[in-house]
Amino acid sequence: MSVNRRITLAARPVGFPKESDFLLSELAVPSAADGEIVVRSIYLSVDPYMRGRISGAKSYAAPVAIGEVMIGGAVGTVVGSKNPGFATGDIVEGMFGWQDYAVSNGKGVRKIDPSLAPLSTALGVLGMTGLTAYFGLLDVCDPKAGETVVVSGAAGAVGSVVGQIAKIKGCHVVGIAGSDDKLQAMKDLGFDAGFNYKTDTNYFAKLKELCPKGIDIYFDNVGGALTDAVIPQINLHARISVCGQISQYNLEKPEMGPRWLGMMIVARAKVQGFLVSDYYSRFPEGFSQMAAWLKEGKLQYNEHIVEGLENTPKAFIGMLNGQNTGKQLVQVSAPPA
Ligand code: NAP
Ligand code: FER
Repeated sequence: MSVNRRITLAARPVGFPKESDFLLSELAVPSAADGEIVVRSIYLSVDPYMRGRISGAKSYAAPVAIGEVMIGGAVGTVVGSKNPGFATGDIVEGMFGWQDYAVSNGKGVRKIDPSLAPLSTALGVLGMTGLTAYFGLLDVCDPKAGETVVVSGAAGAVGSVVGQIAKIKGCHVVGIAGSDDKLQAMKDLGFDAGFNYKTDTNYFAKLKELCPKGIDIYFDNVGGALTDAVIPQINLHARISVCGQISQYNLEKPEMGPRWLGMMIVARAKVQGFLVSDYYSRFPEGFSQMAAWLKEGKLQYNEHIVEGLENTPKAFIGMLNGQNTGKQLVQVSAPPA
């Protein structure tokens, strides 16, 4: 391939993103200057946080500018190197963006051992979303055997791993997701119970039925009305990990909800928001524990892989709509044989 296909941000979405908010264009394949590498991507990650980066609203990271290549994690092969830390042929993971080829100075780039697991896992269970589950559950919530854990967004990349780690820790795990197929996938991963929030719409009653001993831990990926139904059912010393609020990301006006901080006093509960990147110094611990659980068969993963760089906006929008069971990825070139 002699051109670099790239997807840039064409417009800041209003409400739900549209394919026309993105633009596919071509440039020459870049070359490496001193200290740099050129990476040809194999898999791109599409993630909910990208909705925040294409919005103009204040957040924890700067937005993507109009006309700039969309940011995002990817796994690929080093095809040119003038950086002594990397050799041609190395498999690497980094923030290479929505494009076929990226130039990097090597900062924040991780070498992947291709013998460990399929390369795609470096973006999922052995990547950012896996570590989000690991630290967001274990560090923020400190789960104990016998406790009841509720996970929202439970069939997705983060949620599906949260539920499995909670099972490893001996908890009773209840997952919430948006289809019956996703409920089946959760069951296959060892969750104890779950419900489809799109068809079982009395969330409070359903949680009461599935969590007869109340809720000790809530891992929140979605927010909104599901979270409002969880809060009144938390136990004394409950822990709530605020990982994501995807139900709110595409709203044009903030949604109003109950004033539930009083419940935190009643339960002497802890509510903590976190970013996976806060745990950077502990990533080696997370990667090695997750890889060990994978190898021991204690952890499984699902992926939803769309083909073709040109389909990345569609894959992103599809993920926001819940098309994915497990980690949503885009394959843009063939993995090495
Ligand atoms: P994911 O769960 O694999 O994919 C997103 C899922 O969200 C969709 O499949 C869909 O599943 C669900 N969803 C979409 N709209 C919804 C709505 N209105 N109500 C309920 N569910 C809805 O994505 P992920 O990468 O694992 O991320 C999950 C959450 O974690 C996101 O909120 C993300 O922002 C957050 N996150 C946070 C950090 C951090 O450091 N704090 C890091 C990574 C991810 P359904 O079919 O079930 O609706
Ligand atoms: C990161 C911190 C947080 C990151 C992603 C997130 C790509 C995701 C946050 C969210 O989904 O809310 O460093 O790296």
